[in-house]
Amino acid sequence: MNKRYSMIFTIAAVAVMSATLFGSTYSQTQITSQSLDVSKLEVDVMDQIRQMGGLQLVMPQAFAETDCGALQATGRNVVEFNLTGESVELPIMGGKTFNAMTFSGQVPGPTLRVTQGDVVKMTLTIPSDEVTGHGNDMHASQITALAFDSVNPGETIQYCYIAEAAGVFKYHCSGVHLVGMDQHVLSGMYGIAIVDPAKGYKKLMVEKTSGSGQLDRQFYSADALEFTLQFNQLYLTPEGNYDAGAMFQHHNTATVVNGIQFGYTPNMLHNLLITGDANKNFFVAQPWTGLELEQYQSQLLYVENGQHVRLFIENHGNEPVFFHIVGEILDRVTQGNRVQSAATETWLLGGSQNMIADLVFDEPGVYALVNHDYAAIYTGGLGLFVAGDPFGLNPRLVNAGIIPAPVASYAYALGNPSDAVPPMGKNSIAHPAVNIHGLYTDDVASEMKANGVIPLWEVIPTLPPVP
Ligand SMILES: [Cu+2]
Repeated sequence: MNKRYSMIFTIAAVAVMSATLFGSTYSQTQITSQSLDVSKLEVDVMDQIRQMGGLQLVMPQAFAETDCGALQATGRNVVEFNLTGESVELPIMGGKTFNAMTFSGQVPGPTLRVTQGDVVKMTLTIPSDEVTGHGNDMHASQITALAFDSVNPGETIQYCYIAEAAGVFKYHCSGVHLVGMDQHVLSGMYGIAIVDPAKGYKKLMVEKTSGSGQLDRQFYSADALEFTLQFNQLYLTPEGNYDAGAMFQHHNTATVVNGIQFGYTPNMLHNLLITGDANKNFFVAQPWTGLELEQYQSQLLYVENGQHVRLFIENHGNEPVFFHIVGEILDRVTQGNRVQSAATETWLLGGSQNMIADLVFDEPGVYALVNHDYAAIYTGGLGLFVAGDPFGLNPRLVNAGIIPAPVASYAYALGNPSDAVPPMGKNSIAHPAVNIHGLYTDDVASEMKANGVIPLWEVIPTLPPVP
């Protein structure tokens, strides 16, 4: 079944989920006069908040120059960002499912990409059959938090803002008037906005040596092959429900990268290509290997050697991320549009903090990206980059007629996983091909397929075998 391979050269852009744009029914929060006495520590604070009906900001209605009509009239580029709030069941490692909450049927939610100075027009629609209300707090904005308040099933909320600052910014559900915000975010309602600098990214300088004590500075164009990596934790009961008690104690049950534990590890196809046996694993952790897993089958991240690679990384969780790539040095670390470090081994991200890591993989090989917290590594905070052709597959793929000539990375034959590929931006190098991979509902995966993203689990069995 899976002893056949794909000839894939289509340049496929990541499908952008386009939810239906509903009419705006923007409304301000009602002013309430309830208060919360947090000094009474014997009281269950979360219970008290629930009994109050949530926390609502007690302040007069704000009149800011951020309403959509005024901003759309400024002549700035307007980017619409349409999301839905949907509770769905999604798989976790071990063959079980959990009760996920999503923006638009996927975890993380769709990535928004704009240029500094653009107007973002965010529309969140909660379907009428959804079980709970949701809100959306976008960290890329600088507007009143009143805009982030939740709306009920059957309702829509909309707000606009200018993306003034360049960088990576989280967005996340705000719960139902802040009740359950922890549950909604940690169950999947998070994503990022990438705001490209108005004047584009900077070229990359990598300091090498040309002999003892002699420096050889190498420069790379600002254009880069880009990936998104979003870290979070899951706190689940054995039945797959959110476990608030575990969260308050910081006892996470899983570490996820782009929503999945060990989602960028080899599968049966990689086993077959590299070991000659689909059932012979060549990596220690391969929990998502079967073709029947479809969009959840693990995929690897492919890059070329000597290529400028740019990673947009966000920590959505409760635990720090010590971002490290085993065998590599981060050539540049940027936050906002300011360089923070260069030639660094590991960079620390606190909760709701981000970085842009630029690097060049010099040597062919396999490089593990990790949260270098051992508890995180062994609970899923690990994925693999494969640079160049470290397994010498090019001659076999050429002989089988799968590729006409040797390729600089396996992305040309297998594509990169869609959930790690951001929309194209100011200095993006297009991925040679993109395959459907991610914590997506079947509806989302079908829509991506309709938009030309490659379903490897369907394509692979139809192609000639590799000798
Ligand atoms: Cu929510």
